Amino acid sequence: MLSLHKTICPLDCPDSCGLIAVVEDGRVTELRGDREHPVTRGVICRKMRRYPERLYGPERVLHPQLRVGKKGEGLFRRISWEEAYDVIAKRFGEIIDRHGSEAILPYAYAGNMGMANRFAGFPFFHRLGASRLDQTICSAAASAGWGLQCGDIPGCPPENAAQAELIVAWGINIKVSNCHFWPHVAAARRNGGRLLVIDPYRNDTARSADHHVAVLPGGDPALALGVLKVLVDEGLVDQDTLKRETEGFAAMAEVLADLQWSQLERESGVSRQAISELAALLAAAPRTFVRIGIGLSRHSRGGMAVRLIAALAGALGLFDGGPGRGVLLSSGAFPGGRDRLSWPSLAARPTRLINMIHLGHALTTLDPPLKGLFVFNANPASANPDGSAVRRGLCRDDLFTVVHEQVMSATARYADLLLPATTFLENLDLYTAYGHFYMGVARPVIPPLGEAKSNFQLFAELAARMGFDDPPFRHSCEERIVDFLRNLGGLPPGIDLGRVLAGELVHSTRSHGDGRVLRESGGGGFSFVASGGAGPSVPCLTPAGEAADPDLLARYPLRLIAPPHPDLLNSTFGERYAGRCGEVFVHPDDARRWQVAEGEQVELVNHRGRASRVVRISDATRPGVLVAEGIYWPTEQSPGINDLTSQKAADLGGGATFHETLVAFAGRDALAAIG
Ligand SMILES: Nc1nc2c(c(=O)[nH]1)N[C@H]1C(S)=C(S)[C@@H](COP(=O)(O)OP(=O)(O)OC[C@H]3O[C@@H](n4cnc5c(=O)[nH]c(N)nc54)[C@H](O)[C@@H]3O)O[C@H]1N2
Ligand SMILES: Nc1nc2c(c(=O)[nH]1)N[C@H]1C(S)=C(S)[C@@H](COP(=O)(O)OP(=O)(O)OC[C@H]3O[C@@H](n4cnc5c(=O)[nH]c(N)nc54)[C@H](O)[C@@H]3O)O[C@H]1N2
Ligand code: SF4
Ligand SMILES: [Mo]
Repeated sequence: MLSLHKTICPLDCPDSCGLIAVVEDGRVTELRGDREHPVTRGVICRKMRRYPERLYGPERVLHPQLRVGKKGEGLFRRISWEEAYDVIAKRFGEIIDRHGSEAILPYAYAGNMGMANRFAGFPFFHRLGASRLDQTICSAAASAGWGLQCGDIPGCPPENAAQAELIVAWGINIKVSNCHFWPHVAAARRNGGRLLVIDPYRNDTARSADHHVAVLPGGDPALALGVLKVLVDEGLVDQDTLKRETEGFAAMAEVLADLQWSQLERESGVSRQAISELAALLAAAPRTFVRIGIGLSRHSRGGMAVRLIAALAGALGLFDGGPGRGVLLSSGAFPGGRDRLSWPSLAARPTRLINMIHLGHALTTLDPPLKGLFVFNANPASANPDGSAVRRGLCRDDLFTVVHEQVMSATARYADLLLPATTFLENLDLYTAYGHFYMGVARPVIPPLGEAKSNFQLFAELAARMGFDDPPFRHSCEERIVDFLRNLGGLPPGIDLGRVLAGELVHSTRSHGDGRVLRESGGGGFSFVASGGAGPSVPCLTPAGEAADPDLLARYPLRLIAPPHPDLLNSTFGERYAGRCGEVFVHPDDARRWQVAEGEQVELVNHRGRASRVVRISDATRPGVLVAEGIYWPTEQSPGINDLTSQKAADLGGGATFHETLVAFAGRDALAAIG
């Protein structure tokens, strides 16, 4: 018996594709793109086409298990769900009695983007009085930067880019991490449009672009300021119009007037000449669409980078819409409603807030200490910065760790109690998107495998076991979704929720067909002056982070960025490349200086740790900048790339600084590298 089922990709990817699952005799045998989905249009990435291998793969966790080996060894014995709930209730009870409820921390991110399941644990932990998790690891700095300059303006719909004469991919690898934006690039180019990529290395997207500006990692604030300075100094923007139609332009112009070109060139890594050419290109293309990535925000001044790109777009009038004009960071298509998923009102009092990128610190040095950790929807042992600190924490004998997982991830191996999670094919959920303006509900395609339970079911049952009976704990998953929808912005008035639950796609009302975007709270034009928030009110050049530390630079003179790999989704799908440590792109000049050879396995090292990679000598990167794509699973030689990255927070929102790491090649003479 063969049947076809519509569903939606749950992965942390801006595209939220519509999928067709082919089921034969009760097994999912194929996943394809849904031709009727207006964004997916029948095409999906190669990662997801192979998802059935993961669904039925040997790494899949199918039963509750208790640890029998050492932490990290991954040895467990099977138990029942009843026993598992008893263990949690007993251990959490003991921790709360001895240390208080704040000694427990939930740790979760977006392994599953389904709204009901992604947030399913939080009502439980609020009610328990646990420490709260600040979910910063991905987009916090970028969102905070956008929020400071743009308030609640959503991004411009991506479809508008198809009419652009210039598309700017700024710190985003469209072909890898937002591949359904590419058809708009292709459409624009058919009409003579051009693609400009601003990225430290010639990534897959830059290879197919018309122009590539190889900015230094963290150099975007200086680059954007330089472009703004040229636009103003050379009269390429009309200052009278800006003074009339925007707010605070005079203050912005003062900042620009004070800037020195030598500093802008040094900090951006781009010559004055190239900055002027970039300004001329933008000024000559009224139909410009700027697609801002999150990658450029993973730096000490990542929030400022987004603020300044927004300011540049504001100066070019791109927020006013019109064919081919726009700015898109995150769609923001359906705002609000989160409290109806995580229920902070269930907390008796505000508990301490722990920034998730500081998990290493939190597990090793926090006082009063954490004694219980509950991980779901996340793989911090691989994906968190400063991996050795995270592992040191996870190894603590006095830490009780529960991990709810689909596969035997690096984190799962450290669990005291390991619980099996369903995949999106086995549970109900609602999926919005951060790269487009549609959302939809997907029903289970097959029953749960083994004894797997969805996040929603797990926490509903655990709440019942702990005697919590507040109204949210009595919701079915469908009721949680309906309650969320009733409190969500961007929905068409009079929408029929029954049809949404039956799978009808919904397009947000927060955009006009012409690309104009709406401020939810009304208000005038773009404001260069930020209201409230941390940092200077007018965007400007703020200090760089690790990359500007002279002491560290002397010891670790190479800058490492660690962006996504096309075949991995963060650490997800790593099981396919077991034993592989990934590659590092090294510029030919650096290969000569450090005497590393093509294909050689090297160890990168810094004051936090070590990671192995295979050398690829390539002029796709600039001298002094190394690029290591992908979070591969740990190998015998190397626990992973994040042993090198830092727990330091970005300038805004507490975001992560994954692309701001200084390293050297282990065992090579650093002195030989000087000069
Ligand atoms: N295949 C694949 N797709 C993915 C993911 C994946 O792991 N694999 N991850 C998903 C997730 S969780 C997210 S958040 C998104 C992220 O997707 P993006 O928003 O695209 O962000 P990143 O991929 O981190 O980085 C994008 C680009 O920014 C560049 N970059 C790094 N530092 C700088 C800088 O200082 N300035 C500039 N201009 N560019 C810089 C990197 O080299 C990279 O090419 O992708 C999602 N999609
Ligand atoms: N070096 C470096 N590190 C990075 C980044 C980078 O660019 N470079 N990017 C960062 C970014 S943007 C992000 S978003 C983070 C992502 O970090 P994580 O959210 O930790 O992402 P993944 O590594 O994909 O791990 C998600 C895990 O959730 C599990 N999972 C999926 N669905 C479910 C479910 O329904 N229930 C449960 N219980 N589990 C489920 C998956 O099996 C997977 O192991 O990584 C960050 N780490
Ligand atoms: S990972 Fe992204 S591109 Fe691939 S199927 Fe999922 S949503 Fe589509
Ligand atoms: Mo992310």
